[in-house]
Amino acid sequence: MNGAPLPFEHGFPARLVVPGLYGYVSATKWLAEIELTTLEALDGYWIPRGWAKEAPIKTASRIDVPRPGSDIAPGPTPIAGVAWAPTRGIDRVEVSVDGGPWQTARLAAAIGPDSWRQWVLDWDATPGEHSLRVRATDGTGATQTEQRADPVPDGASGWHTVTLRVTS
Ligand SMILES: Nc1nc2c(c(=O)[nH]1)N[C@H]1C(S)=C(S)[C@@H](COP(=O)(O)O)O[C@H]1N2
Ligand SMILES: [Mo]
Repeated sequence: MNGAPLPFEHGFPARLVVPGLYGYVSATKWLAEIELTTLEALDGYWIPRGWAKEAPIKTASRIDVPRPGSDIAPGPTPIAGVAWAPTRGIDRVEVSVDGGPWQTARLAAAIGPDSWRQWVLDWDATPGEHSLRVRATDGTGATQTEQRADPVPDGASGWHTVTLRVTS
């Protein structure tokens, strides 16, 4: 992993990773045996437990700073985080402050379509309570859905929102 032997925590001695699918479907650690079969003929461990058989990773984005619920000082403040849409890549990330117009964030160079992509938007924080919202658009032009869903059965969705206070 990253040019070094795979650590035990991440699946030593052997691990299977299929880009674009959630971990429970595809990312077997401590691999012991492989049986050649078909998708139709075999249900994986989590399928009888209520999880979806096919679960491609949904386009998602996250605000890492400022931290939710934090008190920050007014003035220039980067709003930043990561976005991901494995196999499709990230084309655009937008932020809305207090429900205002979507502003396009700056994107870091894409390592590849399967990697997280960092983003940042320069914000001039004014005193008061604020709500920050983010959404991403993937390489096919599809924008992340606003509709909230739980992780079960096929992955969480919705727009990440952070509320914070700017002190005067
Ligand atoms: N054997 C085994 N492999 C597994 C799991 C597991 O429960 N057992 N969980 C999967 C899930 S859901 C994830 S997200 C990844 C986490 O791997 P990481 O710790 O290397 O990020 O392992 C996957 N591989
Ligand atoms: Mo997972």
